[in-house]
Amino acid sequence: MSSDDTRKPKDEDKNPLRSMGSALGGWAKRMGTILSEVTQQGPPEEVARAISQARALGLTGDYAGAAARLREPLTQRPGDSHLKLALAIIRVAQVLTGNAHVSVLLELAEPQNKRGERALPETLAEATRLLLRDEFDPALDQLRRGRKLVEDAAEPALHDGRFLLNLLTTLLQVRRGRFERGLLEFQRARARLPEGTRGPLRALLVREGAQLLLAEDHLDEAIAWLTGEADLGNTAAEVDQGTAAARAYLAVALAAKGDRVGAEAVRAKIPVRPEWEEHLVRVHLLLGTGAEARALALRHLQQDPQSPRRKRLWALCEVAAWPVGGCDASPTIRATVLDALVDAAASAAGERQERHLHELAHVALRADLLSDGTVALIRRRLQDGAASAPEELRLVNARRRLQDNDERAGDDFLPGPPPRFRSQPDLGGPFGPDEISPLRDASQRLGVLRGQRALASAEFCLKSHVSGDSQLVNLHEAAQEYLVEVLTEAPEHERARALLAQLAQPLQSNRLEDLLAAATALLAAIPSRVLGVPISGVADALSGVIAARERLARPLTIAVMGEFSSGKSTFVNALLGEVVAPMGVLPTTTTINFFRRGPTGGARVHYRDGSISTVARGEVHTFLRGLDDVAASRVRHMEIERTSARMGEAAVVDTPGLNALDGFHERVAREFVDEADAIIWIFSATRGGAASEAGVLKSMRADGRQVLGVLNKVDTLDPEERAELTDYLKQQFGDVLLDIIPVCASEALELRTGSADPEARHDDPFRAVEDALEKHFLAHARELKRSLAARRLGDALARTGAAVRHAIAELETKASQTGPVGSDPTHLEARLVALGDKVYGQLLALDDLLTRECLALGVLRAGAGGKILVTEQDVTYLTAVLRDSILRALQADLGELSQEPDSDAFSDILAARLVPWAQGYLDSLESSGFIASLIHEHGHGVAKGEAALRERYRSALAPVAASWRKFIRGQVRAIRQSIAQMQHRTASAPSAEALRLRATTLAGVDALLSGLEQVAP
Ligand SMILES: Nc1nc2c(ncn2[C@@H]2O[C@H](COP(=O)(O)OP(=O)(O)OP(=O)(O)O)[C@@H](O)[C@H]2O)c(=O)[nH]1
Ligand SMILES: [Mg+2]
Repeated sequence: MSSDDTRKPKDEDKNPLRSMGSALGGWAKRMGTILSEVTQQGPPEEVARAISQARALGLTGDYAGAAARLREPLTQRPGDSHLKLALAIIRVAQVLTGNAHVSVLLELAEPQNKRGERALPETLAEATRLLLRDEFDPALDQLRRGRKLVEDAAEPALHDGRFLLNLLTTLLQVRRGRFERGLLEFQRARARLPEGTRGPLRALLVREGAQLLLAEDHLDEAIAWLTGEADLGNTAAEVDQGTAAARAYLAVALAAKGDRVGAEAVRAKIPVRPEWEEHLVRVHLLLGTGAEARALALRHLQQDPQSPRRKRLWALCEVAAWPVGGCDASPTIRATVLDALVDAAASAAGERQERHLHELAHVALRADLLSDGTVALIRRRLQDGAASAPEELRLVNARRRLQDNDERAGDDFLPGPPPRFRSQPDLGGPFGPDEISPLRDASQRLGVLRGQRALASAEFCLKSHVSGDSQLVNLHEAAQEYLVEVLTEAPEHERARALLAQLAQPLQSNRLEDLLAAATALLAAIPSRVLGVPISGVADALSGVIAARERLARPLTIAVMGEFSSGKSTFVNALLGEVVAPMGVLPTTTTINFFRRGPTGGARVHYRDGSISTVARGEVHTFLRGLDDVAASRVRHMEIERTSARMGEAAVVDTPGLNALDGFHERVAREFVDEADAIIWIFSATRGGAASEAGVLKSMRADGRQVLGVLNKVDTLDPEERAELTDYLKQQFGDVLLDIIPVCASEALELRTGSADPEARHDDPFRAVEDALEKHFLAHARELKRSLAARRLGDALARTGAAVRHAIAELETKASQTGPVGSDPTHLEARLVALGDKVYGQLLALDDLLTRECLALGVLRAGAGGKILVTEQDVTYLTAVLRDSILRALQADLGELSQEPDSDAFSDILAARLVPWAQGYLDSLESSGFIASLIHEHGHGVAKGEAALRERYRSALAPVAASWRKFIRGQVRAIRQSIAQMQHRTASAPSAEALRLRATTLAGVDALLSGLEQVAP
């Protein structure tokens, strides 16, 4: 029974039709019997002669001569079934090969018996007529009937009829796009091509068969068969049609297989004729000689600009020139290419149209052009069942919906977080209508799929209206991730680049507070490492920005600094008008002491480990004096409340002296500089040398710190020396210091704390200091703080920018250095063949294991007349033993393979494909009861001895072993493509990441920096 009958429409289940069907079947049987009776009698000799001469003429393609040869005997015997069949065969061949108008079949197609039923000649003619009118279903009915008629006939004269039935069915199945069934019929037709056929009929078979094999991706079969038909040894200038066709298609098949040398050798033997021009384009296209293919394809198209086939060929040559996964063509070219593919798809039917639509969707996605024509055609297909449609079609639909703000846009996405496109498992090809389809390149196809899934997901994330800022940010981040995925697949993808750049747009503001907030978010999102490349120093920059934000909100912080024992603490006390800071002759201050205005006068100790403790008012001095260096080193700073109103809200900070005998003090003080908004530097009049202070002061100024100089202990100098020293310091540090004010801190303190003579209080010696502080610091505390914060932000951004640029450079170097990932593809084939043979041998060798186990289990008794006593447990055990042994052998083989030099990528990919396949294969062996039937069917061999048993098992295992070998050998292309894809990804991932860093992070940093320049002071 043919496969057609098994899939007849369900109408057959209705009773009246079914009975009609069986009546027809019965009739057909009768006809068969009649025919065979007739043929057994054999035709009269003159008829037989006429038929055989006509047949001989027909085989060479002289159909007119053949028909003429039959005319005379037919006029004498108009009802002769042999003559009629012979004529019908000639006419059908004549019409099929385009050598006669279809009307010549009309006279033959008339029903001949009273019930309107047709015999074989009429059936053949009618089927042909219907086929050429694209009436597929009625044509199929005729063909089915014809097959019934020849079913039982053994007569060789019917051989040609059978061949034609197969050929007609092939053509029909191909035209309605049932490639697999077409292939089956073609293989039958090929086997039945009448011996000695030359001329147009063979050419037709070669042409149709070759196209079908190419469409179905049976390249090896095509090459083997066409090589036989191509008569390559024949060097004559002219060859017949069939041979020329075989050469043209052989060149194409070899090119599709990647055999450049073979394809070019055969191409040279194709006759130079317009008819083979298309094949030359295909060969060029497949071999990657794009420029030639494009020029040829254009010329080919110009000769018949309306032909959908030529348009598609031209379009695919254009597509082949596009960069991986994307498109760099002009908008006009993109639109024309898509129009061409839309035409090609619209003019195809059935499965063929499905494959064209798949190709159209793939190209439309790559071109990033979801034109109305494309979308309309694709949506029509999706309406017939979106679930079974190729994923690319759903992607086109979903992306177009997003573009149109269609509310159903979410249908194709799995809800988050983050939402992503619903992908589909890959069911295996062949994909695309034929060998030149871009879908045939699996890595290209899968790359575009992955890229487009990510792009659709990114677009969806960006379109999703989600309330709440944090979610929005997450969606933006997800979109960014998706876009990087797109760029990993297609590094030049325009839309992904544009969207990424759009995402990186920082908020439009030149308020310092906004810039600080944006910078915090930007820096926080930078990873410390991208694809193994570190981005260092960003964490520090981030904490710098965070601190700058905090400090901007706090009151002005004025730090009092200077060398040890210069009188800093005394000065602080005098300034605040109360003795809050301990003073002493020896280095006294060991911690950073913040004096802030507060009600209690107590203190808080901030430790470096983050803990805080409190000290009551009366115990602050005792606490501070009791700190030894070890205890002090645990303290980050002290926060001490002062109750007096002097200095307003500003925090005054007393610091340990620089240049102390103990280096630790100096380190603590220097670390602190960064936190101060303004600095008062205390020089001591009792110490001459100021050289050591120069460096520190200069660096403070460079950091943008305002420094006010105070010359303390002037009471130890006479007025002349005082003026001299002041002048000297002004001269030394004039460019660094805002001013230098001579004071006597101890005296001022005495005066202000009331222990001095009340008379003297009227003339406060600190007035000058307070005036200077007001003038330089307090009057524009806000500007001071803001310019410092801006400077700190700028610093952090500059450092980040440098780190990111460095990482980008490293990523780009990494991308450019990525070489091939092992596995020279030329050795691949040889290795796979060797592995296949090895596995084949190992599977055959299981005969021994099976024999031994069977005997040991006692399920077969040697010499006991072949009695079989196998139980279910035995079978389970044997199955497990065999499975284990096969998988272990396979594991060992793969392990050995991975030891070979230069095979890491290859053996990994192979293992990933082979192991699941092997497991599935073993599962199906198990569930089909293979072992049990093996024992039952072949176990009797034991009667002839152990060797005979082993032999029988061995031959029973042979087909299994052969299919394993075939599977392994068949992996060449898949592995080659996987390797190519891996190489592509390893090279493009770093450049995609570099691009992301450039487009988002670096662009963000630069935008913030330029925003900073415009910040209002
Ligand atoms: N003659 C004189 N001595 C002063 C003056 N100011 C402070 N001193 C003395 O200088 C010594 C050091 O004073 P501090 O205020 O503790 O000095 P400091 O700079 O805080 O010292 P460290 O914290 O140890 O770095 C003390 O003995 C003070 O009495 C002043 O104006 N004139
Ligand atoms: Mg001190």
